[in-house]
Amino acid sequence: MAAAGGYYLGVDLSTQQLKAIAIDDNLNVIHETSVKFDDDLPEFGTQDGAHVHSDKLTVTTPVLLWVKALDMLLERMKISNFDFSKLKSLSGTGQQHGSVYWKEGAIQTLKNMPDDRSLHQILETSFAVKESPIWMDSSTTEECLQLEKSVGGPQNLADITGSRAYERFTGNQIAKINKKNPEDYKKTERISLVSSFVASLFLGDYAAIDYSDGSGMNLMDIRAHNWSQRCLDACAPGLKEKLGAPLPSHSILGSVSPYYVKRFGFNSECKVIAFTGDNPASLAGMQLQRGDIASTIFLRLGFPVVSMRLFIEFFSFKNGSLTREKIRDESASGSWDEFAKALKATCPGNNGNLGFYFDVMEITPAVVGIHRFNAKNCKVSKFPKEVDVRAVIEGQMLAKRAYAEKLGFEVLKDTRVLATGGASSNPDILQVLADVFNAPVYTRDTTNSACLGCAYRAKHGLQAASGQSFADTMKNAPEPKVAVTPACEVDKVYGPMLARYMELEKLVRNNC
Ligand code: ADP
Ligand code: XUL
Repeated sequence: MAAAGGYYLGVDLSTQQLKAIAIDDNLNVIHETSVKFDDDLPEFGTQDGAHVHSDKLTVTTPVLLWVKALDMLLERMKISNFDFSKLKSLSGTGQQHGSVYWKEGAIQTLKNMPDDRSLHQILETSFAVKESPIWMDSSTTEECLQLEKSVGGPQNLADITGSRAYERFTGNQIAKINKKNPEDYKKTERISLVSSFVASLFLGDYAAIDYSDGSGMNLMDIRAHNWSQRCLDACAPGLKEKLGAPLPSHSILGSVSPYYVKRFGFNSECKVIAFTGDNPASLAGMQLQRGDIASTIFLRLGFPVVSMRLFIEFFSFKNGSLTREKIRDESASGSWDEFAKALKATCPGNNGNLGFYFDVMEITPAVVGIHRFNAKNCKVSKFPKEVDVRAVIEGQMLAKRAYAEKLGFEVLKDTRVLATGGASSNPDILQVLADVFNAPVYTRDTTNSACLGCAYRAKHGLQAASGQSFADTMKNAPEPKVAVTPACEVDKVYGPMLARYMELEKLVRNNC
């Protein structure tokens, strides 16, 4: 039995790293660790956690890198004397939309994992597709058009699945694999999302896809909470069996595989709660409740995502952290301190200079390239370095506000912005965010709210069985704190600039 005063573990397989956070019964963080793919597993040759293929549209990550990262994460926890025997439950999350293709017979391997071998050694030949497509892939336009056509158009698809067809959504990725590599598809006995894949590793069995992550596939009938046969048929044959039935996000999937009990000293009663996508998990970590919809906007700054009206509507941008890092390297000597100095040396509105920095093909708008405009709306090829730094941040934050407003979001007197993700540790970036939204920005002690959210979800998963709500579980959790407030009268600058941003975006879109 688990010792009194148990622990709960959250795991997050994001684009660039695998992270874990453990909390105690009082929701205090007691352990945090991570494995960074490029640095810790250089043998896979990833850049920023991925392989961008020569067409620049196909983006994948080797599935065995993820497996090896879990070996490494658990070894690191063991070395730091983390007491696995106190874990009562665990849950987790993964970058949304990515998919894993288990080869025929892999289930037997998963169910019989010998504890004297690493997961990487055990599962080396268990995957039909070695390079897993991830959310940054935009190579499936053909498949998207085909899917929309087969259900009677984009609106019909949106009515069924909640979204029109997106290149990164898993159904379209599966359709591409079936079309381009039918043998690989045939050899696949089960398809997992990144989230349910990590859950499967812990469970030693195929884990169900949860409703929330399942809704990012263009395959689920979001009202029926089940796969839409029409969408499945449009993507690939026999898909229903390969996906398994989806389940609610708080479901208890079972106990951890005996492998973890023997190899790391896990408690044999430690339960695995369904894993979910990183955006819903972040909402749990920021303790966003349905009542917050009207006045709260939630921004993940690791990969800047505007997600609002909880789970209903949602925008995702690809040019986030990595694009900021590029400008930091080019215009601020590769240092966040220099970057901060440049932000401080320039003023809100950047004297009318405005930029669109799409280092890789953006999701919305579907544009690539860097487009800089001076105060007279003339395109220029370069900005002075500190102007460039402010322009990338202002451009990204204006895009968030512009797209939030397109979804009907309005900045009100009590609006608050909840920020999370890697960049939310940077107060100077947060200041621009507060100024552009003319609202205070709140953060948590950890920038990794998706992982923390899953530690909370792990605890709630045990309590949900007896009818307890997530809000009940979270009663005594520490609240997010105000990190920065907007400067005085700054809306006079950013109000007109927002309108200009949208006009110039049209121009950029039309010219591309
Ligand atoms: P991922 O989902 O890729 O693991 P995270 O949410 O953990 O992303 O964020 C990682 C990113 O955070 C890095 O790419 C880096 O650009 C950004 N970051 C980390 N520290 C800072 C900082 N002080 N200022 C701005 N950005 C930062
Ligand atoms: C969401 C999306 C990204 C990934 C990043 O639709 O594509 O936010 O979840 O991890």
